[in-house]
Amino acid sequence: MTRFQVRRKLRKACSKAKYVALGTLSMGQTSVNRTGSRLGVRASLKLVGIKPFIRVLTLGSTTVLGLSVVAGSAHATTFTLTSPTSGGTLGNGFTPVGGIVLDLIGQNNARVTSQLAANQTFVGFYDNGTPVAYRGNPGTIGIQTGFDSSVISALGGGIKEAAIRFSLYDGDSASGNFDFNQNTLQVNGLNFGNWSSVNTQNTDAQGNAGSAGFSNGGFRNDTLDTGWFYSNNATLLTNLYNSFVNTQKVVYKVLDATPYDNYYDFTQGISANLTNVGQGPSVQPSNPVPEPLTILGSLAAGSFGVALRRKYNKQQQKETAKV
Ligand SMILES: [Ca+2]
Ligand SMILES: [Ca+2]
Ligand SMILES: [Ca+2]
Repeated sequence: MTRFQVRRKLRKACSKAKYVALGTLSMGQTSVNRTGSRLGVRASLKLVGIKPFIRVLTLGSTTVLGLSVVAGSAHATTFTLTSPTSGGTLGNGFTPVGGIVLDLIGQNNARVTSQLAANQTFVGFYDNGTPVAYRGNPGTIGIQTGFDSSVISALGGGIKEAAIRFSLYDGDSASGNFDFNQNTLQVNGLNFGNWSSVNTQNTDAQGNAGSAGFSNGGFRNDTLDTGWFYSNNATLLTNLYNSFVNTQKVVYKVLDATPYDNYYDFTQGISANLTNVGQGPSVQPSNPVPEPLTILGSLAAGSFGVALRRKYNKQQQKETAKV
């Protein structure tokens, strides 16, 4: 066999390997929605051209690893764990039900989240419940502290989107309930909307979807419901941002147009192991940490590369023997 023939055979092996690698990449991508485009991957592979495919494979596994980082967030997609902000799925450490979750997207797209534990909130009627200091109308539901200058400065000078998740048993604010269109959420004294306008989902004590489904508005009578308030109103969010700067905290209140008729217990119906879970405000990393499953996927992709390399080496030995 001439040197030219050997080269041609090698080239053939290379393009075959590239084809297989591309196929693997495409397969990896079908489960991913928001990633660098497939075109981008193909283009970068084209740049690699006909150079030894080991390099293609190296690029392949790097790309696969990059993709799986994004794919990791595709796991938990339930309603309660998915914020309506552009941040989407909550990171680790948030309970699927209970507490008050705050999700902020800064002007620079940085994400700041917090969860006030359910057992840190008001219990009772707002004229006789506890803590005593929380009574009144509006009455205080809970107070999230820790919005210090390091957290605030991470937001890039302002807030683009804000979402707040509540879980409440027997909220009585759905259509047909006595507090329908009577209750308003206040955050640092700012109006964040009508409790009856929030779509909620019934869950069990652990946060699994419950038989009562979605309310399409309000927190229902005798039902454990969880739902998200949301705003991207620039004026409201400028005022919210300024309130953080001035107070370093978030005070959640409920204003009732027909006060003192509704009993509140934000721990009711929620599993005891979830009611004490909370976390102070923190800046979320821009890339979610890959989950064990996707790490396995990347390892598999890596060993796929090793296998092909072995095959290539064998092929080369054979060619050399033939020469
Ligand atoms: Ca009630
Ligand atoms: Ca009721
Ligand atoms: Ca009322």
